[in-house]
Amino acid sequence: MHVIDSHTGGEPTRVILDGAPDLGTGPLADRARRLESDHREFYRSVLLEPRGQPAMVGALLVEPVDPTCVTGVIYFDVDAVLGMCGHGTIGLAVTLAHLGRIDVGEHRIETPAGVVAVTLHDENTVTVRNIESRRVHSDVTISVPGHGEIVGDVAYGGNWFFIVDPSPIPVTSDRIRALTDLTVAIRKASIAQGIGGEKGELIDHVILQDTPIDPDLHSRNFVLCPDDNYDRSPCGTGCSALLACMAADGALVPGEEIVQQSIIGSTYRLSYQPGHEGGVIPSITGQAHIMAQANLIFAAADSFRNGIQL
Ligand code: PYC
Repeated sequence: MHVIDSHTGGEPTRVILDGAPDLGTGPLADRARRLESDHREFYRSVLLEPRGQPAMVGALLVEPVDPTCVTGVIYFDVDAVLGMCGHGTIGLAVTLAHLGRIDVGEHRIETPAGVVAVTLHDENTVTVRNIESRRVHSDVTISVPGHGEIVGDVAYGGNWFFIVDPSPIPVTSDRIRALTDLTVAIRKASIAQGIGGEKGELIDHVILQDTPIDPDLHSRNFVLCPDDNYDRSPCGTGCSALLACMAADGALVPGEEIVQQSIIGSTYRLSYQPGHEGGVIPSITGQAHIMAQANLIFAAADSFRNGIQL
């Protein structure tokens, strides 16, 4: 199985070029569901230690339905198949350029959440124009055992987010354990208390927003992913959900740019244009770098060939 690894602001993406199970044809959302239900061992084995690492997101290339797209892609982490992934799309665009499959300019990529547009500015810099993102609930109170009442917004940016702004804990890299514990507790409480998307979709990511250390930036975030790891990048789908909330609050006008920083200090430039259904079309600009080009080996004699599963 040939893969190319990149990282986007510190968050790794493993693009799978071949050797994956056949997911059939039809809408990508259906193929993503098939990957989730019928091939869990496969997708976990690509990312789990010792072959992979906790923060890694997989990007499985598939045939797009829409012929104007350069590829289809299904993203997953070690615990869930994702609707969309912003850092993964920046990493994928840089990977496709590295392979000579795309050049500088605009391209379309199909994901289970819809078609997104990417602009490759140079070999590392990419702008993703994401699917329409929206806030569905504001100022929702969740009772979080051990942490009291936490107030936040529920928003969609290709995945479902609960966004707490300001964070009750300072968002600094020496507090990653405490930030992880709090966000895991918020997600669990949101599920237990039936707080989700407009059709009851489960909150799969939690964001804590804080003021930046560098006053030239807009904010700094901590983002919990479905597998309980934190995003090293500022999280493209999370930034999309944040832009939807800011637009709904009148806190950012169309075209105005802000810079969002991640918990490790990497940054994305963000702006939006009004969407067609009352939401926003986010633009996320970031940088990715290729790290490795490899052939994964799943040896029959290796008792950990499917990864360490405790
Ligand atoms: O950048 O959208 C993102 C993302 C989702 C999960 C990890 N990164």
